[in-house]
Amino acid sequence: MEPTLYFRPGTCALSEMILLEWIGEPYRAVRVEKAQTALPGFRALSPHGTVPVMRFGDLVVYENNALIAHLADTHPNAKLLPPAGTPERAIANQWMSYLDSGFHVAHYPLFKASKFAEDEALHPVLAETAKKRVAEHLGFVNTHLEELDFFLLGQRTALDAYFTAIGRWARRWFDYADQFPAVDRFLLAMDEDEGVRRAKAIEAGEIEAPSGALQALLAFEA
Ligand SMILES: N[C@@H](CCC(=O)N[C@@H](CS)C(=O)NCC(=O)O)C(=O)O
Repeated sequence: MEPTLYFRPGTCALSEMILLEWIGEPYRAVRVEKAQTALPGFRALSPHGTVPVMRFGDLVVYENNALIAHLADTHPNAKLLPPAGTPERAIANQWMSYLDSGFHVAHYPLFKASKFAEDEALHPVLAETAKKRVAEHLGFVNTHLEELDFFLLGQRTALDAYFTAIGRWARRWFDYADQFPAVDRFLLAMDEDEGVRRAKAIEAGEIEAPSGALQALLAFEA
């Protein structure tokens, strides 16, 4: 049975979609609507109601970093991450943790303000403060990417997929070309990658039953 990815468009679950496209084996992509993430059927897969979640037969896994590591470890030929136990993997793990608990989390007050302050009058303050934190993170990544085409090793890895998914969000608040030109260049280059193009088309609902790696695009039914 092919693996199943549960995703919502515009989210970090694009990371796994890109990795599955790079792996090139059949998979199923199940689109979950925001309201459905509260349903018991979805919470049984993802207790916090978050995407991505993946099912591999009887195994169900959520959390980006766990999924990225599992996809990489079970598909060594795809070279999504350096082999476990190497110095290169330690640095890849460092970046994965940073992207998850640093970069990604900095956006939360912008996307889920009510979880940080029940008083709606405080939400604009939260948003402005969070935008400053996000800008700091974009500046950090921008400096890292200044001389690089990829995050690590001079070659495409899962980190590039992860940042392609989460690095796009702040374009609505910042002019990347002007403020974070290396990030802008990186994301535009990634958009030329065939796997990224396909994953984004699937996410946007533009590909429904294509040939190639995608086995099926389904809607979630609890
Ligand atoms: N730590 C989790 C975070 C996942 C996460 O925040 N996913 C977002 C989409 S990018 C989500 O599903 N948010 C819905 C919510 O939290 O209600 C992971 O890395 O998988």
